[in-house]
Amino acid sequence: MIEEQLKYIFNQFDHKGEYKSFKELASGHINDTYLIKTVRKPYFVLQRINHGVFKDVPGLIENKVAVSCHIQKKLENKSKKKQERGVLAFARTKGGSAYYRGHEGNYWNLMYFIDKSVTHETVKSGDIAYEGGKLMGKFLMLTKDFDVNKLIEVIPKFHDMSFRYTQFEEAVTKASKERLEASKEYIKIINDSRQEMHILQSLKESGAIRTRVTHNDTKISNVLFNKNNKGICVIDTDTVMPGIIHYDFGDAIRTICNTAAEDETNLELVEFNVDFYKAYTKGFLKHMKSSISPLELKYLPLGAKTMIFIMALRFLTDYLNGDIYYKTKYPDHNLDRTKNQFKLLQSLSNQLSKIE
Ligand code: GN1
Ligand code: MG
Repeated sequence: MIEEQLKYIFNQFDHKGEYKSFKELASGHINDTYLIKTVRKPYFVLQRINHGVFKDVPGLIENKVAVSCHIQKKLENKSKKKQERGVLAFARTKGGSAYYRGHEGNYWNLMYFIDKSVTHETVKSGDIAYEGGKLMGKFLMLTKDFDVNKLIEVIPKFHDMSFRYTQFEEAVTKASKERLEASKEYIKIINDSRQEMHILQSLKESGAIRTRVTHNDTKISNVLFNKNNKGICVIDTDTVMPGIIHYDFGDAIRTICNTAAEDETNLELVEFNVDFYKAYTKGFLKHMKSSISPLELKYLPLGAKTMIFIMALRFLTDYLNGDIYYKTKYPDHNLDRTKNQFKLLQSLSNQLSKIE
């Protein structure tokens, strides 16, 4: 059934691929993503965009296609291979649209699969951290001259701390007794952190830190590497929108420097790896150095803290709400993600002097 559907949708797009088989790529928490294998390469990635989470899917797709085109232009003088592998390319439907809308109301988009690439859920070497940083920094540099006002806010207030606190407070008032009880310790940490966790937002709102085109979901599994662990391409550009570099820096650090996966339940395995922080930062600044202000630089460590915190806050909010946002595999999955992120934050805080 699903196969028939995927094949049908795949064939609504304009390409030369002949459908062979599909495989679900299940690492995301929001969309449904499938690798479409064809008789002859290239393969494709077909994605159903979750329109419960993303309220303006056509706007989202316009954002990411525009950003891809912008980067494609920048790569025009590079080798064909670099052009094909350095940026996501989207297929259009036979009618010329960048997405297909099914009868059930679902939105689909199709990308060319970047072959011979791997992703990492956790990082095992400083080289990968460095390469990840280089690629993220490059993404910000390549989009630096893209007019940020042309992008819609795909999810309004996505990394806005006040907004996330408000959602959290509402969730606390509605949560079940059991879930409130299980969250007690973390609710206290959240209430005690309010001031520090608003610093970056204030700097953004006052204009002291400027708003740029940012990716906003820079977890390391959103970076493709080749088999020699060189960074190839940043993927999952659904949340490309206006933001500050601390969002991208911090979210990457959140996943790169975690010695375990973001939902590892054995918290003894969860530590903040300072060497990877150094390696990532070195890579990140390689391209960014000339375009980063002293204030932006000064607040990078707080960017890391803030992004780990905001994810913990969002996971806990979803847990208190009864798991309505993120995909979960078992009842306490969101609580386990919360505990994991707070453990990581604690480990970072213990080593903050080394980082600063
Ligand atoms: C979600 O679906 P995925 O894995 O690309 C979330 C991110 C979180 C991430 C945590 C739109 O991303 O903000 O950092 O889970 N995306 C959205 O793993 O909420
Ligand atoms: Mg994403």
